[in-house]
Amino acid sequence: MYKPFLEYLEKELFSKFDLRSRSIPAGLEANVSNRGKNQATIQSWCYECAELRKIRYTYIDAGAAAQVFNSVIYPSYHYDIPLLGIDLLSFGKNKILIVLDFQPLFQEESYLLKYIEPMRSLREKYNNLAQNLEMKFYDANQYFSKYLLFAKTDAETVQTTFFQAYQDYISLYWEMLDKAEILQTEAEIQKIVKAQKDYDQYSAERDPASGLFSSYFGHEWSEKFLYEFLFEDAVPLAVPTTTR
Ligand code: BLA
Repeated sequence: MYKPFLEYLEKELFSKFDLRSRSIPAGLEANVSNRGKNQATIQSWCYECAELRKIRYTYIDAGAAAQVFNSVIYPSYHYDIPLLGIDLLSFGKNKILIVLDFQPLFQEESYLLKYIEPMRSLREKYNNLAQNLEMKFYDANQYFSKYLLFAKTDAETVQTTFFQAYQDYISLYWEMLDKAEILQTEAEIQKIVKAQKDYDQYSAERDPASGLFSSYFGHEWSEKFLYEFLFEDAVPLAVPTTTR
């Protein structure tokens, strides 16, 4: 269901950047589950280039039971621009959820004005896809912007309006990256290193996908996938050795 979204992103990336493969820890690039009656496959891709230090995307295909396309693009530490976050989910017949955002590293007014305000006209254009849904896992005020697209929708809308919105947001993101100024001081750069690491820590701890991964691929694989690939700069919370 979301393959055209993966293909679009991939084409954009390969046409605009000089990508190198970035390694994915052994055993985490792909997996197949035969638990339950539906087969589920998960596959991930990871790249880097001068402007973007980590580009990762993952596709989960469990037939009609689940289709997921998830991606995060982390800019180089020399830029303070937001991360591009994409989470497109479909479960069964009737549950389709799409999330797309420029994920701000900071919530200061000046930062939001510079990097989130430019999204405003797109958000207005796609008002139907910004439904102010309540977040149960995440805090909407941390690492999300007020102009995110976040909607419960249907397959028809995904393929039409949302596909257009997706292309528009991605184009705006490239434009923002293109205009971004290179940070000059070590202090500025270290601030970004820390902010991106904090994002990984926060995201690994809250990720609502952990249960989904565990149910298909087991708890151990799921934890490795979260902490060694998706959010590799996060440190797992200490667990008493007796319960390991
Ligand atoms: C919600 N994301 C979800 C849910 C799942 C995933 C299973 C819960 C859906 C539900 O039952 O309501 C799935 N998340 C994944 C998968 C991966 C993942 C498969 O990280 C990794 C492969 N999530 C992101 C990114 C964004 C994001 C980059 O990973 C930013 C656009 C947003 N996902 C996001 C939000 C929700 C969500 C806002 C709703 C969570 C809430 O209610 O708090």
